[in-house]
Amino acid sequence: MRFPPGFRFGMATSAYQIEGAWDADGKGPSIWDTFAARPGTIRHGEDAKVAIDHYHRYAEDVTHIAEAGVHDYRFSISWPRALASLDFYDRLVDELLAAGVRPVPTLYHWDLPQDLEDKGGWLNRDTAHRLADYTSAVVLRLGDRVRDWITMNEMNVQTLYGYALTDHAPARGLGLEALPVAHHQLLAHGLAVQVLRTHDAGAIGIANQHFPVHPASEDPADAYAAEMFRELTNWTFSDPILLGDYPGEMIRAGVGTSGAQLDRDLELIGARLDFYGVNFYEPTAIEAPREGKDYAGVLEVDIPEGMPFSPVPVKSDERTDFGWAIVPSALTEILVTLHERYPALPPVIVTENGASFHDAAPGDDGRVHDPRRIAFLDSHLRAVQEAITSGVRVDGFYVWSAFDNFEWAAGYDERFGLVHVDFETLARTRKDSWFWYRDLIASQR
Ligand code: IFM
Repeated sequence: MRFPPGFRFGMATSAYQIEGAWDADGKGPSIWDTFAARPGTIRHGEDAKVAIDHYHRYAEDVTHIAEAGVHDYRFSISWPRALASLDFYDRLVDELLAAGVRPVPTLYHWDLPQDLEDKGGWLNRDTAHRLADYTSAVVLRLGDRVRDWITMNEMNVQTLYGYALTDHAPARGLGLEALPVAHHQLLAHGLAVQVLRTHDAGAIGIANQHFPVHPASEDPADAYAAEMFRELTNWTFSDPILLGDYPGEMIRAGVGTSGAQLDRDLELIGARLDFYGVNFYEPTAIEAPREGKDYAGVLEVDIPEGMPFSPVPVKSDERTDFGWAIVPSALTEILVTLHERYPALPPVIVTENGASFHDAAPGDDGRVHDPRRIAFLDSHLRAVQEAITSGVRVDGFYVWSAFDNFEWAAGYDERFGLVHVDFETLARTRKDSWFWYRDLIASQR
């Protein structure tokens, strides 16, 4: 497998999923600390107070990243920790640079400070301005060494799972009333870009989750339901950035900001980016809800009754241990679709792709054998190559994730890492996929 010269291989993580040290530095709680403390929210009642203790073990962790030969490491900065102190990120950035790895921080990966949630969270427009203030503090401290930035991670997931439904923090369950959350996160992105540009901070992008949405049958009602779902979960979060407007009147009317203010916001949100991050895992199949059919438990997340669409399982012979369909061609499809939909699409980086398999602990040989993860990554990298051949400019690929970690409401069962973590002893062991990835990167020289 050969990639174009300069193609950037990386690994990705996020603060809440790995750091632990949840109250070190005087850090206040995030919405995820609050959510995880509530009984019944996280599988097995787990939490991320320790997670993989990356906060204390970052130096060892950087060796696992650097010795794989990756060019980039995507991590996130915990907003509540940053409000108290940026010292940890200062140390991490220095450690990465000393090891020859380019730091690519994400400013916001879902861990909103709880006191901002108490003031309305992402339903409150002011939260976007608070993110801009926090961005200023970060760039003033790290901007002399960090030259690549990701503003927001998967705004669609936070809007849908956290505010429309109750599966993620802050579990608001607002249904379509959650649309202002989308707008305020997009505004936060636009304001952060403005701050970063003012500081001449380098290359700026965003990490948006995208996936093809297919109707479950030829029935026109399913096609209509799929189109609505596609707009709400995909284009609502990318059209304003790449086309300067929301996809259609229904969404424009639902975001809760209108008139001249909306026009001004859209101008900010549509500011030029240097790269566009795409997180991809699996495609989605949608049908129009069938009368009398019980959709509860059909998928990981239940859409409440009364919604005009119902996700149903994607037909696929192969699934990850998380139950997600393995369809590498869907990655090519979404990359080509983005390229066709957005004439101004900047170079793409696949900012997340990977799979959870319930890998066994290291055996007598001290190794973790994860052939299915290797096959998954191999097939998805080939899918990226296909997209490149079809004319999409893809500049990089980051594996989710560098380490097994806290998979949100699913806790620690779901292992996405290239490096195995024993959650009792916190020992790290490089999996076979880590060696495979290292060799692939080395073979590109
Ligand atoms: O673990 C998450 C990550 O935080 C965001 N993207 C999807 C990953 C796997 O679910």
